[in-house]
Amino acid sequence: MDRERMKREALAVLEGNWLGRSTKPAPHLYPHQWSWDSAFIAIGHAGVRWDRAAVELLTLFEAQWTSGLVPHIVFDDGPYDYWPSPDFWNSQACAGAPAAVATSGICQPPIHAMAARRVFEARPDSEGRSFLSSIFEPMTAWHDYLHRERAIDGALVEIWHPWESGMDNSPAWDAPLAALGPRPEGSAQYVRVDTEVANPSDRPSDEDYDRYAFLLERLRGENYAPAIPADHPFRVRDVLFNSLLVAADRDLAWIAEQLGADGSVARERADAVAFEIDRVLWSEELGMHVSYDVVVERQIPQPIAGGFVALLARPSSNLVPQILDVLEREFLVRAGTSGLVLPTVSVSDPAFDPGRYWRGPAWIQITWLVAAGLDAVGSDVLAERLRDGIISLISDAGFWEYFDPVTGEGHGSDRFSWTAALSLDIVSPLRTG
Ligand code: 2M8
Repeated sequence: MDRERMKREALAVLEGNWLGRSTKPAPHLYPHQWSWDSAFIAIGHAGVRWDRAAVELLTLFEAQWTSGLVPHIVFDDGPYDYWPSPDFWNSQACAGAPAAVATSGICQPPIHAMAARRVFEARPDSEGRSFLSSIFEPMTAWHDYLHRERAIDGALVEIWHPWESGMDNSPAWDAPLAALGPRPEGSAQYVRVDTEVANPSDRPSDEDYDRYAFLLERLRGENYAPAIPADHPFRVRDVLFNSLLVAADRDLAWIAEQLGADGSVARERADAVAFEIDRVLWSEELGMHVSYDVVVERQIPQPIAGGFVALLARPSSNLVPQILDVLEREFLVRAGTSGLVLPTVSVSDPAFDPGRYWRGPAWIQITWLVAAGLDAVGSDVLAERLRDGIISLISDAGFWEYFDPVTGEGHGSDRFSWTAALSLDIVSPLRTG
């Protein structure tokens, strides 16, 4: 597909998923606004439909809780063909949740300051500046929330639900989830909707969904702010989440400075988290960063593509050659003539499943982040080959949610927003590296 056609089709996908003030990730499977999806969508729209990019982020932050939490789902008024539905989350019973909209009560990876910076860079005029001033305080409150409520011992922040990782069904969460007790007898019945909309073999198992429900109900019972976080049964210092926080804190500092404010707190926080990523999450044995299970006080020795997002935090330079070696030797698969595809789990790993959500397929947004990380450490040729791989997958199969990394076949939902948005970012002239 030539680049002009890709741009036209990507814009049509985003138009089709437009909800009026934000964009749903997919036509049927995800009918509301999702937090990190919106950030990727804003990045893609920045160079081509600027107003949409700005409104996307502002709408998300209108649903921010008084604690600073940016919820991972902001529910649309439309028919609720999604589970867990707003009444299951019951956000409106929580003090500090927005009154005007129903939301979830957990969060997703904090890529938003990176998106806000990109949106401003696409229009560095008075309108861009006014956008940046409107988002600056809420963005600061979001980062304050993470550093205050989620950094329990030390600088690294914790996730309390696999959905907070954005890589929900990753094999990295198998052991921490298996250690949970059973969902209590008499818990509310629920009916999954996802397996009616997507192929069940592409989606998590019922057993996994029960664990997701169990954790959600635990958190809901404490208004999503556990009084004693150390008692919560799922506590993970995720490498992708923390690495994005480093990159986003650096961008928050940059935003502050553009507005004549002080960026030093954000910069210091970024340095502290980056230091801890190398100290706590580096696995010498695997030659890459992994996540850490706080409950059992151990690294999770499961190599996943999210580990390479540590490149965005700019790891210590002596680690970079090992990371690149593992990435090239154990993960990357050829696509098209010059492109490379990044599976979420190495094809030679026993956990690899080519079509099941987060257990093997290639995801466009993870690939895009790793490419940005490669740019950050000066491996721009490899970064470009990953971006070529993205274009090749989409050209051959369409704007799917995820792709079999070997055959290139599309899985999950078609007409997927971040796939379209990030292809726009790649083919748009705004890209300056
Ligand atoms: C997926 O997650 C949702 C729950 O948040 C789901 O499966 O219902 C994940 O891929 C997540 O990263 C993504 O933000 C969301 C919407 O695209 O879908």
